[in-house]
Amino acid sequence: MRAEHPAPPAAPQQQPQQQQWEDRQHATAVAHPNIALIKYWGKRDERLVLPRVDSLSMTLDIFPTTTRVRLAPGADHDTLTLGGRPAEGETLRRVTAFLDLVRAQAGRSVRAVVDSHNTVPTGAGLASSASGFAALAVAAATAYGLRLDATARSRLARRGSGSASRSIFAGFALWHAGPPTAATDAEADLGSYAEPVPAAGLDPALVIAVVNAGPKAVSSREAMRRTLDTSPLYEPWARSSGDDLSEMRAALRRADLEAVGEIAERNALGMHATMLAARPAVRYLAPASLTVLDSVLQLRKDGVCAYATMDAGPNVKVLCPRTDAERVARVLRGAVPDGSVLIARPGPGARLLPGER
Ligand code: 2P0
Repeated sequence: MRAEHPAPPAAPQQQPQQQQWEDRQHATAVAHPNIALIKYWGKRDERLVLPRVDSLSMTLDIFPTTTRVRLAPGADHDTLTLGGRPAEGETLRRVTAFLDLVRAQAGRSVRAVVDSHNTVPTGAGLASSASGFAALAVAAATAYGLRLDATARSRLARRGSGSASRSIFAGFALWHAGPPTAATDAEADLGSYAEPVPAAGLDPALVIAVVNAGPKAVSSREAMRRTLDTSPLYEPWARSSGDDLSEMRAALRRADLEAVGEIAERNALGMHATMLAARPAVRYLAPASLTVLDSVLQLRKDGVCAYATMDAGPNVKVLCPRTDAERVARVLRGAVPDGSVLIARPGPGARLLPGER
C-alpha cells in the first residue's frame, strides 16, 4: 500500500500495467530553452496560462535543464532544490502549484522531491523557465504515472510557464493560443498547446550575446500583465503579430532565412515598443543591447544575413546562417567585450533520460 491519502473518488481504476508504471515513483527529464521568433506577450487567462497571441520559437541545443522528480510517501510538503540549493518562497510555491495540477490529473496526493539543475542563468531573459517547466512536466508526469503524449505534455508544461509549452518540441514550434472563447476551462485548456513546425532546408544558428546574466528587475509575468493593462500599443502589436506569424510560416516553408530574420526582428522590436509604452514603462534593453543591435545593422550592411531578437532581458540573440555564426560571434564579442557570446543551433525536445521510460 502506498503511504498517501486516498485518491479522489473520480480517479480511474488503475490497471495492473499502470500500477507497474506508477511503481517507478521517480523520473528524470532534460529540456532545453527556446527563443521565440514570434513572441508570446500577454495572457488572456492568467490561471490557465492562456496567451493572447500565437507564438513560434526555436528550441536551442544549449543550456539544458535536468530535473529529477521522486515521490516522497509520508512527506507533508514538496521540496525543491535548484542547483543543489534548497528553494523556498515564490519559486517553491510555483513548483508546488504545478505539482498539484499533476497530482489532480493522476488522482494522487503524494508529495515529491524535485531536484533541478539549470545550465542557463535564471531569470535573465534566457528562457530558464521554459526549459525548467518543460523538464518538470515530463519528469513529474512520469513519476506520477501519467502517460501523456507530446501534445498533452505541452499543455501541462504551459501551466507552469507559457513558453515551456514550446520546449517540449525539437527545432521550431508553434504554440496555439487557442480559441478566444471556450465554454469551459477544460475546453480552453485543450485548445492551447504547441506543435512542431517543419523547417526543412533551413540551417540557422542563434548567436547569443549575454550582456548581463543577472536576474531581471521586473518579471516577465508582471511586465506582460502591465503591458496588457496599460499600453496603448499592445492591441496594434497583437494584431500585427498575427500577420507576422502567417508570413513567418510561409518563410519557414520556403526556407527563406532572410525573411524569417526580418519578421522575427520586427516582431521583437514591436513587443519591446509595447512595454516601453506601458505605464510605468518596462525597459529591458540596456545600452549594451543597443550596441549589439547596431552591430547587427552593420553586419547586414556588410552583406551578412543577421537579425536580432530580444526577450524579457537585455541579452540579444542574433539569427544567422550556421555558416556565418562564427563571424557574427566575432563581431558581437568585439561589440560587447565585457559580455559573453555563445552559438546555439536548433536543439532537441524535452525527453526522459534513458532508463526512465
Ligand atoms: C516568449 N517571453 O515568447 C516571450 C517573449 C519573454 C518575451 O515567454 O508568465 O516565462 O511564465 O507564462 O513563459 C517569457 O514568459 O511567462 C516569455 P509565464 P514566460 O518567449
